[in-house]
Amino acid sequence: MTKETVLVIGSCGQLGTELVESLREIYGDAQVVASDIKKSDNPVFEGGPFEDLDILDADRLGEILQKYKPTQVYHLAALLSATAEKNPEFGWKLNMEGLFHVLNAARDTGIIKRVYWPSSIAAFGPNTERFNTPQYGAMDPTTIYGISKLAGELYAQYYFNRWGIDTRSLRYPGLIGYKSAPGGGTTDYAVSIYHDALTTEHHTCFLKPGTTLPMLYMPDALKATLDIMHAPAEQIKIRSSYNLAGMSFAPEEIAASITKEIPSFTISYEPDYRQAIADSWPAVIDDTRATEDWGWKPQFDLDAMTKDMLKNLKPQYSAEKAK
Ligand code: AKB
Repeated sequence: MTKETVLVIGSCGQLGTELVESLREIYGDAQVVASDIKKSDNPVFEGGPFEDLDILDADRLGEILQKYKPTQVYHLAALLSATAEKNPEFGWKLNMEGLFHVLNAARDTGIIKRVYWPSSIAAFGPNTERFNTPQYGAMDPTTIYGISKLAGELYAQYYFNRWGIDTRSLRYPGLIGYKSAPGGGTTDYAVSIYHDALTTEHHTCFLKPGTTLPMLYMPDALKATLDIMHAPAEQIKIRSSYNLAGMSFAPEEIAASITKEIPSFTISYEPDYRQAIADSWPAVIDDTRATEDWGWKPQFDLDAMTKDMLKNLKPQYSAEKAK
């Protein structure tokens, strides 16, 4: 059996940091190469190889591929929804050219055997069915991030159909975790709210009450990502991207869940430009195909996530206070 070597591109982001940790537990430290434009100071990156990589530099990607010969690539580098709206040209360039570099390298070098690339609920739009959003239906994204995700899904599928590249993808909802900070998403309030709960006990939300969005707790997101990458190829029947769901809630519901643990916690609302983005996205996703094809089943609901987030973040803030 070929020894697997894994390259994670964009490894210092919210998902990448945790994915590198999990992949190193599976494959061993030396077999998982982390890469990003700039190394973060998270200790996880001291445990194994790290390479500086701007994914817009195809030659540099080529050097890394020749050096490590990775059989699997997780390509996570992208501008998220809110950040990409501030610089749409660059958002498009990074999100699309980065993907082309990875897909072309898989096609042209023969080194990479399997590519993971995340899509998002942002690929849907205002004409999508908001509740029980089906796998196939209207897709008319309004953000540059969403447009790049929809185009990327079709490219991934095209490379599979045309050149047999084993592409796999999930449409992530908002991801919530305590080990690393999110960067530039519309769903990020659902992470900062927990930090605020443990510090000021108040959160000012940039979305208004009633804004229900699909969300997923990081342990479930990691499980889904590893499960789809480890499933036999014949079980992956969708090569654009799979709908994926965990839970759905509005800001007042996550606040109520926190209040069960911290009764003095309060929330207020100051919606900004991110409200329009959230309003264009689905509220509840139907992920039946992921369940049927490769056995997807999330474990965390809102209250279980709240308990776990607060339990894991608390020591971090207690240690800071003690300093
Ligand atoms: C964002 O808010 O941009 C991301 C996403 C849903 O893809 N978290």
